[in-house]
Amino acid sequence: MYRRLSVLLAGAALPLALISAPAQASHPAIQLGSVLPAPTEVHPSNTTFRLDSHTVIEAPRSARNVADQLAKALRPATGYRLPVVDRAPHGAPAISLETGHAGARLGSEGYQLDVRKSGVSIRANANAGLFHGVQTLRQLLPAAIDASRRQHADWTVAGGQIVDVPRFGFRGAFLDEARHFHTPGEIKRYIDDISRFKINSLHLHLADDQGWRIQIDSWPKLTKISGGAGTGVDGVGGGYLTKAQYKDIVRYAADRYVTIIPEIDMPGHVNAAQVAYPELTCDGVAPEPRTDTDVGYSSLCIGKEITYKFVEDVIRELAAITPGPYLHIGGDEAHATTPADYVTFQQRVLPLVKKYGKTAYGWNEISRAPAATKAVAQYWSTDTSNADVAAAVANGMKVVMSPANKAYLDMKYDRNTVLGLSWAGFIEVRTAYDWDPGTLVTGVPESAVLGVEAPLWSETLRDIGDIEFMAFPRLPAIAELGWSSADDHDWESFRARLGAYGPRWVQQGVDFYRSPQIDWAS
Ligand code: IFG
Repeated sequence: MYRRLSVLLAGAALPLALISAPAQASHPAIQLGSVLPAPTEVHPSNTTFRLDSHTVIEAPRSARNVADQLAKALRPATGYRLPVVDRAPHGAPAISLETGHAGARLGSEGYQLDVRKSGVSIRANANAGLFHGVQTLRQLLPAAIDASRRQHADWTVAGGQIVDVPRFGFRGAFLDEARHFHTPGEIKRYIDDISRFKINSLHLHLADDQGWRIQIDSWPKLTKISGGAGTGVDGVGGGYLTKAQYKDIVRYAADRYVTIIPEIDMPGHVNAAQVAYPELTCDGVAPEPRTDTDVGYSSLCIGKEITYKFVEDVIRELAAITPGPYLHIGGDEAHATTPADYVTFQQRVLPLVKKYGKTAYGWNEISRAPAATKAVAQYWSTDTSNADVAAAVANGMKVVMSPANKAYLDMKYDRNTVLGLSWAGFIEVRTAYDWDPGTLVTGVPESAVLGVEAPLWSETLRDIGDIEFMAFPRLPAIAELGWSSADDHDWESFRARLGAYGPRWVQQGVDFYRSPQIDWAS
């Protein structure tokens, strides 16, 4: 309810009638170049493909996962059967998915989309590329394609070719499960939302001062005591993921070529763990449970051996249920840990991640530890230089860019935004878009940048509606910085494509922020 207040305040609200305008009977085919993120190469032709009741989806068995998702996406609004077949009947109009030998240039995530009068083909070296090509195809159909009920629209796709390859391999989103627990259903909905923009990783912040949000068998009180009702901010938003639920989310994400990255924040942000296990404090006394939003007051006891047994057990159990390459071990705001103890801790813990077959990922403070040169630092500082990070990068550390004053989606859009925080400043759409991950920070050249990630902290975000209001329309800006080439970076082009995308969020039921910086199509 209070989300909308900010829209009215911003004066961007449109009369309801306009928002729910019926799908147009016919429309000029949507331009190939209108896709978000901007594709690498676009070669329009003067033909079009019309999807109709005879269209089939042709795919090899190995690409069934993608083909079935494409069929599921197109059937409701068109009402067409769109059967998935190994081989299209001769002469049948087909959307063909083809993998293998698509050319080294496309890598593992790129694709080539060809739209002819007779049919559409998507070629890629791997299914991830096919999936990304499908997201593009969905955007080339009228917005009505996202309706959940049959629409009478002209299902034409503009003819031509798109060749599309990502600039960065790491294009991430982030949900803070600790401050407010979001259910598996909400996490899956967010995975649906972000995968439309070719985001390929979702970082889940699973423990913090307020609550512990993932079942750990060897330390059961973590969730029994610190994962229950009342352990969210202001006592709202408790709960936790069982291992079964976590594995189900991992599978759901993998089907959409999104890798899950779990984070257990240490050595700070550990009050919830210490409430459950007082032996994890230096004096053995359980701290009070906390549901406020202060940070920097808690620390594991660096000198006690049980600390490292705890950390290793948690890393071991998380690694066993995480197929992705990364485990995030936090490392931010350890203000209650001395600088020397912080380095001691990281020197013991970073190698533990490797011991269990994963690459350590941590907030950029980990760069103070020599062991971090084999890890990945998530840069969240608002500064454009950082000596520790530059030194670690010079010794091989890689970086994911999440500058809080550009990429933190929990920052308010402007002073009217009811949700969110503002400690890193207001972030309107253009602020989220107008920067370059490859050049932002001195001493962090593009060669050291794996990509980008857009954190969404949940101190003030209670449900998926809050999440989507803060994520959209800024997440596509971060997604474009991760996917599109720096040469294609163009605010006027981006804002036009974003404005045209608005009706799709209306069809999807996404309550997005109608930024006054954008001319929204409806
Ligand atoms: N900083 C804290 C988060 C969260 C955030 C909210 C990091 C790495 C402010 N640490 O961002 O726990 O409170 O914007």
